[in-house]
Formats: sequence, structure tokens, C-alpha cells
Amino acid sequence: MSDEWRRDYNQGNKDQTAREPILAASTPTFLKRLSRSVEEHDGSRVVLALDLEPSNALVDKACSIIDALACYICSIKINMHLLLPLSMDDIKHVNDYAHSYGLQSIADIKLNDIPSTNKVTIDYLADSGFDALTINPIIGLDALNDTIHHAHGRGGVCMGAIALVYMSHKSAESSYGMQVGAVVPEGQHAQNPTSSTSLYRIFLEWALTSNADGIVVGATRPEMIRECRAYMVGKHGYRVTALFSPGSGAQGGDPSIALKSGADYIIVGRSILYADDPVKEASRLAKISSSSSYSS
Ligand code: NUP
Repeated sequence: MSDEWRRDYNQGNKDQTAREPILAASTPTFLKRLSRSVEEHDGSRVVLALDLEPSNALVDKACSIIDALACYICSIKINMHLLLPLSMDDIKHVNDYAHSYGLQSIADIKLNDIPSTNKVTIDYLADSGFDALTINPIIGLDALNDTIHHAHGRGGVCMGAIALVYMSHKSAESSYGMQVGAVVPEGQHAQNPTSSTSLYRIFLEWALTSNADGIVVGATRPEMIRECRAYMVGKHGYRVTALFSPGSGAQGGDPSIALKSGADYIIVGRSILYADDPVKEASRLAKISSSSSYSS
């Protein structure tokens, strides 16, 4: 190793130490920050998916959309539509802009790698101003636990982690709905520790065991929302994990039914972004989300 390499390497290790979780007890969790945002935005439980089509001036477009819609939403959500074309500085600018309106920002990257890579990813996302990220439980219970623990301890931020439980698109049935021979600890979801169950039930159990801040269940599957909500309430007796539901509007789900079935937040992109009047549509969804609630 050359001196120059050694110097960089050692510096890198020092920086890594500086990244070790240092979290003040007073740092509010993602869900607390999100609840505050709901209060500040007239009770709206709409998470806006900023899924802009490829074009120039994406940062300006994202910021003008935030200007127009901030009072009807509680959070933005950014995925590959912006993460791939934009730089980290650009993304940070958009996130800071959202924060200036009191909004939260979720990185919808469906994190799905080995724990060491996941941790570096989380650090970059936190540095880019994100408040939470989505994660795919297919990485396995220990990896999920480890990764979420790292997100929660991320110095000064307390990143939230939202686990996929049942996605909204049609073919999700062939994966999340798959029957698998589960070995689930006794007393948990499956009655019989070696019985077969559906993959989404295992993901739900793992999400709760790993202290995920939220789960994703598609608005296209209100019966799954109802089942997951009932299980979460039954397990904890109260709500500690929020249910985020994408898939209303463009994907065919009904936002009001999703919320009444147990969703806490609806994630909406195209039906707002490409509405004839996006402000009117966002305002309509904000009203629905503030007035529809779960009844068991
Ligand atoms: O199961 C999921 N379904 C889904 O649509 C999980 C997601 N994260 N999403 C995201 O939600 C998707 O990537 C998109 O950003 C948004 C829904 O957008 P739209 O169908 O309302 O336009």
C-alpha cells in the first residue's frame, strides 16, 4: 500500500468511526417527525411520490411541485426517477427544500444488500437529507435487524425504515403471496413452528421484530391492509408501526378504502402529478386522508 493510499485508508477508517451512531435521547424518531408534519399540514397523510419523467431541470421542477403542493402533503418520497439522474448535492437541495416546508422525505430504494453495503447506503442517504428509507426484508431477519438498528442510530438523524410487506403491483402475488415452508418461532405469526405460510406474513413478522418504523402494503389489496393492521394491533395492543399504502389512483386502488382498512399514510404519485389540476387533486386526497380512519 502506498503512503498516499495508507493515508486515505486511515482517514477513511477515522471517518467511519465518526459515523458511529451518536444519537441524543431527545432526537425525535421518524414517526414523531412525520406526525408533527401531519399536524402542521392540516392532517394530511399523503406522501407525494416525486416520480418525475426524464427531462431537464428536474431539480427546479421538483421544487416547484413542492411549492405548489406542500400544504396538502406530509412527506415527499424520492425513488430512482430522481436518484439516478441527480447528484447527491441536487438531492440534498430537494430534501432541504422539502424540510423548509416542514415536510419529511423518504428514500424509496427498497434496500436489499449485505449489511455492510446497506450501512454505507444509509449513511449516504442520511447525508443527502433523507429522513427514512424503504427496505426489502428478503435480506433475512438478522440483516434486517442489523440494518434497521444502524438506520435508527444514524447520528443526529434517526433514519426511519419502512419494510415492504406486500407490494401493490399485480405480480406481487407471485412473490409476496407465495406459500413457503416457514420456521417461525413459536408464539409468533404461525401457530405451528414448521407450518407453511405466505411470504408476506413472514415479512410482517420480521418487520415488527426488527422495530421497523413502517410497513408497505399496496392500496390495491385492502384485505391485506386489514389483515396486517389487525395483526399489528393484536401484537402490540397499540400502534408503534405505521402502514404506508401506495397504489391508489393510477394503479387502481381506492385511497379511502385503503385508509379505512388500516393504512396510516397513502403514497401517491401519478394521479396527483398528472392530474389536470394537481393542486385540486392533492387537496382532495389530503381531505380524504385527514377524515378517513381505520375501524376494526
Ligand atoms: O408496493 C409498492 N408500490 C408502489 O407503487 C411500493 C412502492 N414503493 N411503490 C411506489 O409508490 C412506486 O415506486 C411509486 O413511486 C409510488 C406509487 O406511484 P403511483 O402509482 O401513485 O404513480
